[in-house]
Amino acid sequence: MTPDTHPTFHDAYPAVLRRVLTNPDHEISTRNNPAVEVLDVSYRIADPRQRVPYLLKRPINLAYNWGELLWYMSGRDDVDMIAYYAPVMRTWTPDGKTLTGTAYGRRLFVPGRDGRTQWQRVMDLLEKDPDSKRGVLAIFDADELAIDDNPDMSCTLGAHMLLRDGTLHMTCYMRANDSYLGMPSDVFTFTTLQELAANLLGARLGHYTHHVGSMHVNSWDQEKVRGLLSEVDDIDYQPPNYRFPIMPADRCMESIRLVIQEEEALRLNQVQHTPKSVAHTGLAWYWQQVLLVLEAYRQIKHTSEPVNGDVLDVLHPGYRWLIQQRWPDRMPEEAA
Ligand code: 5HM
Repeated sequence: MTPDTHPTFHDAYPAVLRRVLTNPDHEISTRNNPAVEVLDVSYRIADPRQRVPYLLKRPINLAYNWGELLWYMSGRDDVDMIAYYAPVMRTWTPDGKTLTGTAYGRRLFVPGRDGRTQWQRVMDLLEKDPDSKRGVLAIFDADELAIDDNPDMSCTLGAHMLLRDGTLHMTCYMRANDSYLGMPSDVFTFTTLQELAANLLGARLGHYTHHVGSMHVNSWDQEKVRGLLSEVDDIDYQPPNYRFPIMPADRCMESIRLVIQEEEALRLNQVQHTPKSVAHTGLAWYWQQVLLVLEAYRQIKHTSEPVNGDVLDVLHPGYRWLIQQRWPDRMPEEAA
């Protein structure tokens, strides 16, 4: 049986939250974490590029999403980089320096004994044998359960790429997903990797399927989830009609390597970008937009000034909307 299909993640997100909050299978409490839970939740997103929910009650942190993707793609496991985007992640590190389970990039983007990363192996396999059923990116590691009271165990078991008739589909398998907080970033990451893989393989972007063993809402988030559902249930509710930009197919990996360098300089407050300076990088508009999101975030983190209006003006309208909703008190007068 195939899972329910939603056109976009903007549609899937409240549907999942409603099911978990209003009709849970279980009330659980594990590791001091009470939650309501539904077992074995699966859904499909027809257009995985539409990976962002546009909700006033839950404006996602787009800088975090891009930062996390770059953290993964650099193969890093340091808490410093990711905590710049989400300070709470410092509470998950066992040694104060690294993350073990959450650092998916260690598993996916660090070369193994054949000198290739898992990612590269799957790309090579699908180039050679497009119908293969073996295109698995494995994340969960059995040894994670050998660590007593492990504060950070991978929630994602792995992702599976299936290239069929020139279209690349992806399925992500998670043992557990915090449907309010974690799921938007997990879906963002895996659908972006799917789009990247489709580009590298010269394939069309297919559908994305999300399978979760324990889909839950933590008890401290339940009020916020009720608020979010009341937003979409409001008869006057008009969803913003933004279309997420399309990743250009050429020079993807070269562009990402440059974006990774620029991200570091911005995070460490060593450079300041403007619409003009990002254009001078030679990057395509799509990647310039990522740098401008990270520049806006640099201003939010490293200054106390409103975000520069010139940067906001040239942002993709959906990106601008997310930044305006997330940090309303950091907007210049005319944009607030
Ligand atoms: O006790 P447990 O290890 O399952 O707690 C981890 C919590 O982080 C769970 O609520 C899990 O669903 C959430 N999580 C998530 O939703 C964690 C990660 C990090 O791997 C993730 N998504 N990517």
